[in-house]
Amino acid sequence: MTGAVDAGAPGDGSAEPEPVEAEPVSRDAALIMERCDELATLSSNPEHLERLHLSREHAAANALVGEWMRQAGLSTWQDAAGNQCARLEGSSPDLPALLLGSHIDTVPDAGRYDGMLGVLLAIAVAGRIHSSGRALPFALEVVAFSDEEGTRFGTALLGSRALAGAWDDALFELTDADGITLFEAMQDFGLDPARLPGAARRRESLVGYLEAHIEQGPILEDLGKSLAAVTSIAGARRFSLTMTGKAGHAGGTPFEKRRDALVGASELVVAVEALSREYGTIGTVGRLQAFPGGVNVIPGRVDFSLDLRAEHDADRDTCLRRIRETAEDICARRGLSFESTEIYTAPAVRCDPGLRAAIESGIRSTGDAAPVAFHSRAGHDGVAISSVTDFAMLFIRCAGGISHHPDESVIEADVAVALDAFEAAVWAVAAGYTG
Ligand code: HGY
Ligand code: MN
Ligand code: MN
Repeated sequence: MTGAVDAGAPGDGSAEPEPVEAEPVSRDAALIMERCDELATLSSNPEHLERLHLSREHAAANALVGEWMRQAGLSTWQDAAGNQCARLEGSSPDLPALLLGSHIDTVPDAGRYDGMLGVLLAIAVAGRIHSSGRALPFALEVVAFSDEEGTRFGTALLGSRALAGAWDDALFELTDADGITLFEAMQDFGLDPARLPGAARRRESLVGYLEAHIEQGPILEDLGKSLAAVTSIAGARRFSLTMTGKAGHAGGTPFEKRRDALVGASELVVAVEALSREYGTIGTVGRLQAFPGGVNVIPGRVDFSLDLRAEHDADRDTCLRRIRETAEDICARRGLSFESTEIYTAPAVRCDPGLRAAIESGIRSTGDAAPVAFHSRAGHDGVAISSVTDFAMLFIRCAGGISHHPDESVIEADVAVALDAFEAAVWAVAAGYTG
């Protein structure tokens, strides 16, 4: 080695310099990231994250989130629908509550921030407010909703629909992949379905609902921004579809004699994409199964799903009509039959302008002088909660807009700024609150 040797440079025999741990952007944000990682270990599948409504993993997640809620200084309970709830009293007892929250159930092979990040941000905000010693003019409640995705029973928002008092007893008959009804699953979870109405909140007991959630899209990343307010949430409709033809021998049956349900369904799947583009909607076939499923058997039946959503319900419903017409045309040409059962429907809902202004004020308080606001194509619990109180949402950038995938990710700096914005939004609601 030639030239002066720096003291401490490798190779001169002195100790390697200790790697300096990067200071966390914010202790609170670092804790939120750690807790997302911890919640991600509560999965029914050792290979990937999957946490279903009323499962053992859901019970464990409620217990863990409940412990974090208590550490933040809140009183906690699990409501009659299986939502994990917490409350921080305001300046006097029994005041109406501002709800903060999101969901802790997941899709199959999920990311660890969809829903969970919003619950943990809500707990952190409540903890900061509790520690501040400053009382709000209303109570603050945090809710970890039990079933936003609808993965287990097919229909969505079961936890938030119960809290909103928008329950339909027919839901108890929904069955999961093992034929277990929602009614039985509630009993197995230790809940009494007869007491479910007890989860419903009265409008006068609520000030509003604020939810922080990853964007699940690429807009914030394209804009180079961490946060956004939400203007509205897409109206969605979900269907179970069946196309039926006739099973047959894959070798002996000539094409002109076939009634191949899978080719028919495949034509419709491609048409869903084309018609969605044409009508400015978003249509997805997420699940498809061909029967009887032999590699040398022409499929006689195909069961598949349709998830169709749009900013405006009229566009969605026009597109749906065209999809149905296309299905009938395919069936007529191919000698097939088509059945469709609607399993979920929710109207597009607008965020409350006043609460949205509080969210935007929170974003401004973090130094973003020109907060952006846009429509959410993803569904959220606010769709159900909007039937009992006003709501608004804060979006947080996620890498590549990726979600419903294990590559879903956020950066700690965005979580830190989201936490500051979300807390400031609560104080902005308080500043404008007249009781
Ligand atoms: O489907 C949705 O948009 C939401 O992630 N449940
Ligand atoms: Mn989701
Ligand atoms: Mn979600």
